[in-house]
Amino acid sequence: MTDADRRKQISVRGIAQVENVANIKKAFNRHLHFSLIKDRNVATPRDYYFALADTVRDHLVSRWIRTQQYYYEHDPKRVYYLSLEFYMGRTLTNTMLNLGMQATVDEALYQLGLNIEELEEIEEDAGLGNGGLGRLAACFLDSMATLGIPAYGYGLRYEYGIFKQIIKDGWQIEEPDDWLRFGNPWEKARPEYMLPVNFYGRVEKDSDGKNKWVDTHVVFAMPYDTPVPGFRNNVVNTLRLWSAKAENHFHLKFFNDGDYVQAVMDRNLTENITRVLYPNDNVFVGKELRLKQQYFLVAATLQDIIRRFKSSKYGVREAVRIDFETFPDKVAIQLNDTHPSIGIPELIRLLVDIEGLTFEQAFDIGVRSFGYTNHTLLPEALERWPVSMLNSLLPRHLEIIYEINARFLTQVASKYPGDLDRLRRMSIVEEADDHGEKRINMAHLCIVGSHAVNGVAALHSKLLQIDTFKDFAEYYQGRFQNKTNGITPRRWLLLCNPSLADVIIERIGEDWVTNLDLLQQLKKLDENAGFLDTLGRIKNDNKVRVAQFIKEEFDIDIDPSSIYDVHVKRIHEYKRQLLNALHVITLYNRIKADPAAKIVPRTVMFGGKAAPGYHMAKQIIKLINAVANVVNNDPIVADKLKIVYLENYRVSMAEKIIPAADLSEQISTAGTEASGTGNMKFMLNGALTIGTLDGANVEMMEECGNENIFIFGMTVEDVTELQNRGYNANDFISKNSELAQCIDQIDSGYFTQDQPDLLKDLANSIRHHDRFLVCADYESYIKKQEEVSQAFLDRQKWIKMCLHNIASCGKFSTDRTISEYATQIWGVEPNGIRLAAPYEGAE
Ligand code: GL9
Repeated sequence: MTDADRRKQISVRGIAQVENVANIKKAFNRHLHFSLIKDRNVATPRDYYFALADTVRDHLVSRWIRTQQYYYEHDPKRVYYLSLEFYMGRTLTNTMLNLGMQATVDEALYQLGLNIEELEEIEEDAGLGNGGLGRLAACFLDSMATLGIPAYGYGLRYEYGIFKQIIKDGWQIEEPDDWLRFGNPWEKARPEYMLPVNFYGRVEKDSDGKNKWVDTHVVFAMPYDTPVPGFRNNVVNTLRLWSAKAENHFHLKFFNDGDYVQAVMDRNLTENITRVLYPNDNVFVGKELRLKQQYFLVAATLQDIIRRFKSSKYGVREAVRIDFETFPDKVAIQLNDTHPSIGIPELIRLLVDIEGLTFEQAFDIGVRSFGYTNHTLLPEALERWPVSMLNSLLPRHLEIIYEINARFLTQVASKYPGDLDRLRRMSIVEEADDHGEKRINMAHLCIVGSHAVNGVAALHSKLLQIDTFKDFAEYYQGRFQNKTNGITPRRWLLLCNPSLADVIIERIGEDWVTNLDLLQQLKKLDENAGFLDTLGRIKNDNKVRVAQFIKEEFDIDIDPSSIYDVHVKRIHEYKRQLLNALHVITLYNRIKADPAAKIVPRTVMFGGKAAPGYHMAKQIIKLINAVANVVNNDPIVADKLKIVYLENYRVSMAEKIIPAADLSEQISTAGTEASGTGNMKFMLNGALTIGTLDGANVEMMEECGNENIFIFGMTVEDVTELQNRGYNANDFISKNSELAQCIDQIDSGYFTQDQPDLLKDLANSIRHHDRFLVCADYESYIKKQEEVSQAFLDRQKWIKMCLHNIASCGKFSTDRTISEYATQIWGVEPNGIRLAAPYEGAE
C-alpha cells in the first residue's frame, strides 16, 4: 500500500464511501456551475479551489446553525476571546480534517481528475496576525470548539493582513497582503447586525448627575462570521470579525454645500479603521489609528455580548434578562494581551451610563467577567497611551479610568499608609514624562480590572510576579496564575505531517488527536528498530519534499542528508538570529581554515519577517543573506554548509518546513521569550531543540528529560547577575578569537564586499549596545552545536531522542491549556458538548 492509500483507511480522515464520493462530485459540479458560473472548458485552478471550498463549506452549515441553536436553547456561560490578531492561515484542509471528510473529498477529486494538493495551495493565508500571539488565538479557537466550549472569537477583519515579505538584494521589502482580492469563501457578512461605534466628542453632565457622551463621530461595525469546527464533534463555533463602515448620512453638511462627491470620498477615511494590521512584534507604537482599532473592536463586541446576554432566556422563553448581577455567571471575557484593554472602561461605561448601575456595581461585574493574559516581559511592548490622546478620542473612558485609579489608590494607601512610592509605582495613571505627557498604563488597568491575570509559561508567570508586577502580585493574593501555551495537534501534526500521524495511529490508535498525553505510549517503542526506522524514513521523506520546495521557490540545491537546522520566527534581537548567524560564520571560517576536516553537513534555514520600522532587524536579514551569498557560492564549502532564507515565512510555510526539521533553534536570551510556541511545533514533529532555559523551553526539558534536548547558555539568574555586574561584550570577544574574527568580518564588509560599510551598525551593536548579550552565550552555543553534530552521526540514537520528544509533547496541546483556562479562569466545563451529526437527525 502506498502512503496515500493507507491514509484513506484511517478513520480520522473519514472513510470514503461510494455514495458520499458521488455526492461530493455532484456538489462540486453544482458549485462550479451555479456559484462560479464556469464549465470545465474555461475553469481555472482557482475556480476549482473555490468550487471545492464551497462544497466543503456546505458540510459546515447545518452543524454551525445547530450549534448556535443549542447554545441559545441551553443558555450556557459563554466565553469571549478578544484579540486584535487571529493568525488563522488556511482553512480548507483543516475543515475537511475536523469534519472527517478528507478521504471522501480526496477520492472525489481524484475521480474528477483534479490534484487536490495543487488546489489547496491556491488558498491565501488569513494572515491577520504577526506571530505567536495571533497564532495562539487561532489554536485556542480550535481547542475551544473541540472541547465543546460555547466560545466566540472576536477580532477585526483587516483588509490587509501581515505584509508579504520580498527579499531583494538581501533586503526585506514589504508588499501589501491583498488577501481578499479573489473573495473569501469562509466568511459570511452579516450587514443586518451592524452596530454603531462612537469616537471623539465630549462628556455632558445633566442635572441628575448622569453622564452623556455627545457630539461624537459614528462609525459602523459590520460583522463577518467565520465557522470554527471542532474535531469530529459536530460543534461549530464562531469567529466574528468587525469591518468599519461609514455612516450613510455622513457629512450631510457637505451634501448641502454641494460637495457630494467629496463626502463620498471621505467615507474611506472612516473605513480606514480596519484597513491594515499593524505589523509590530513585541513593541508599542502609540498611533491614534491603532487605538481606534482597539476601541472599535471592544465597543462593537461588548454591544454584541450584552445583546446576547439580554436575549438569552433562563427557563421561560419570553423572559428577557435585565439583571446584570448574573452577567459574570453567563459571560467570561478573555483579553489577549492589553490590546483590547479599553474594553474594561467600556463595559463600565455601558453598565453605568446606559444601564443605570452604580459605579461600584459596574466595576465589580467587570472584574468578575474579565481575565487578562500577559504575553511579554519586554518593557518596550507595554502599552501606555498618552492621556491627551484618550482625552480627545475617548473622553468618557478617560474619566472612568481616573475613577478606577482613584478608588484603587485609596485602597492601596489604606493597606500601606505613607508608602507614596508604592502608590506611584502602582498607579494606572503615570506621572508626566519629560515632555509633560501623562500616560495610562494599560497593563495596570487590566490587573486592577480583572479577576485573573496570567502569564504564558511557568517561568514567564513567575517573572511577572517577582519582577514586572511584583507590587500587584503582593496586593492581589491569588489573582496571578500561569497558563502555559500550547498548539493544536490537529493542524500541527495531523494536518501538516500526515505520514507521521498515520504511523502513530497504527501503533497507538487515534485517541491522541484529542488527548495528546497518550503519545506517552510511544515510549515503549524506543527499542523497536522497525518503528525507529519508520520514523527516520518519514523524516527523510519530509526533508526530500522540502528540498524540492526550496529548489522550486529559491533555486537552491540542498542535501536532504544534511542536518536541517531551522530558525523560524519573527526577526527580533531578543530571539538572537544574530547568535545563529555567528555560528554559521564560525562554521564557514572553520571549513575555509581546514577544507579537508570532517564536518557534519548542515543546511541552516532562517525565516521570519522584520517589523518594517525595526532597523536592526532589517540589518540582521541583510547579514544572513549576505553570508548565504558568500557561503552558498564558495566551491570550497560545497555541500558542507548551505544557508537558506525562507522568504515570506507564514503559517502555510510553517506547515511545510517544520515536519522536515532536524534541529529547532530556540535561543532567546533567558528571561525574554515569554513562552514561544514554535518550539512546541518542532518538538511534536520530531525535531530536537537547541535552546536556552527560556519560556516554555524550560517545561519542554522537564517533560522530555535533559538528555533529549540541547540546553546551553545563561539562566535568568546568570543574566541578571551579568547585567548587574555590567555587560561588556569585549570581555567575551577578547577571550575568543573565533568570535572576534566573525565580528571583524561583519565590520569590515567581508560578506558585503561591494559595500564594505554596509553592516557596520550591526558590528557596532554587537560590541557596544547589545541588550541581549549575544557574545556572553556564544561559546556555550558553539560547543552545544558541536554536540548536536556528533549526536546526529549516531542515527539510531538521534531518532530515539526524536521519539522521546514526540512522546513527551502531551502537555503542549492547547486542549490542556484551554481546559485550564476553562476551569481556573472562565468557570466553564471543558468537554461540554458533543452534538449529533446533521444526518443523524434533529435532537
Ligand atoms: C508573544 C511572545 O513573545 C511569545 O513568547 C508567546 O509565545 C506568544 C503567545 O503567548 O506571545 N508576545 C508577543 O507580542 N508576540 C509573541 O509571539 N509577538 C508576536 O505575536 C509577533
